[in-house]
Amino acid sequence: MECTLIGAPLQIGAGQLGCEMGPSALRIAGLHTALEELGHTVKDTGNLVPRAFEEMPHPNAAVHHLGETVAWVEALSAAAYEHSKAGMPIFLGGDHAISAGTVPGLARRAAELGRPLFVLWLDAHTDFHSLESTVSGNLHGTPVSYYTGQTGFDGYFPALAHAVPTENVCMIGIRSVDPAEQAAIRKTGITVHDMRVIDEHGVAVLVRTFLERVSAVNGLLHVSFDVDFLEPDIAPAVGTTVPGGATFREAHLIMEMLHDSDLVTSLDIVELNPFLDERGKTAKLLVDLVASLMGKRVMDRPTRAG
Ligand code: HAR
Ligand code: MN
Ligand code: MN
Ligand code: MN
Repeated sequence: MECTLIGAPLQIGAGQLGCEMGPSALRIAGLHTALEELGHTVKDTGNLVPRAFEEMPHPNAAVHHLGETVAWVEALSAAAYEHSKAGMPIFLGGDHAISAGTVPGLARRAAELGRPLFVLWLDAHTDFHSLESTVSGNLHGTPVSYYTGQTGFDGYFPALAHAVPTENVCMIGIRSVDPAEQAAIRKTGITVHDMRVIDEHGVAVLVRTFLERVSAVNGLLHVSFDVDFLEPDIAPAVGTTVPGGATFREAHLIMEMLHDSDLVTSLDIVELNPFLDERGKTAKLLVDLVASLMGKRVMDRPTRAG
């Protein structure tokens, strides 16, 4: 497969600076080589540079860096659309606000192909705030609300030509949801698998059920991987750690199942803050997880039983 690496060093969507170093850390941890060792061809397009921007005021005074975020969203949406025409785009974040650009760009391409786009959102958080409801004003808490076409972004974020239907979004790993997000998400068709659902059923059945839905309608599948999906002990390099995350094996199993499904057409790796890492261990784990998603396995056989 042809993999295209696109660096998106956006950091002001998060409350702590440092995600702008995320693309560099993933490169230094050996992403390019890991993919080549699996037989893929890799093109690294370097880091995106957004247009010049002016700050944009918003009635919610907590909202910050809106103009800068919008400039990034435009650049990312255009890049996602272009790079999804051939091969597999891998977006190296950057904070999770990058998905407000990547997903709409991919949705535009999916609409052109006449295929539905699905999103697997691996995260501790639902990122379902509107510009009005966010209390922190950190815009990495808003992308899902935007790309599913909820209200309150008009006149600020780019007009959405192709909203992702909420029924096509599946979240796994959720364990931190603000009251306004809780109220808003309940009214949608988004599947929210919180950690309790994982504890009760195991990740495999949740992933398999979702993949069957994608496959049944010949969907394209975008995976958005937030570092805080993982248990903080194994992945400390993120500004918003929440205890009780996915384990090393749960995360690898999901990646292995995604690979075997052959459904994944694009990927975001977001929220890596190398300033908070311990001797690069989070960056190295992420490279290993991407390798699992792209075909690395322990034994030379499919991971499914039988
Ligand atoms: N819901 C909280 C807020 O809006 C925390 C959002 C944190 N988001 C991320 N990405 N780290 O998932 O501030
Ligand atoms: Mn090469
Ligand atoms: Mn997130
Ligand atoms: Mn998160």
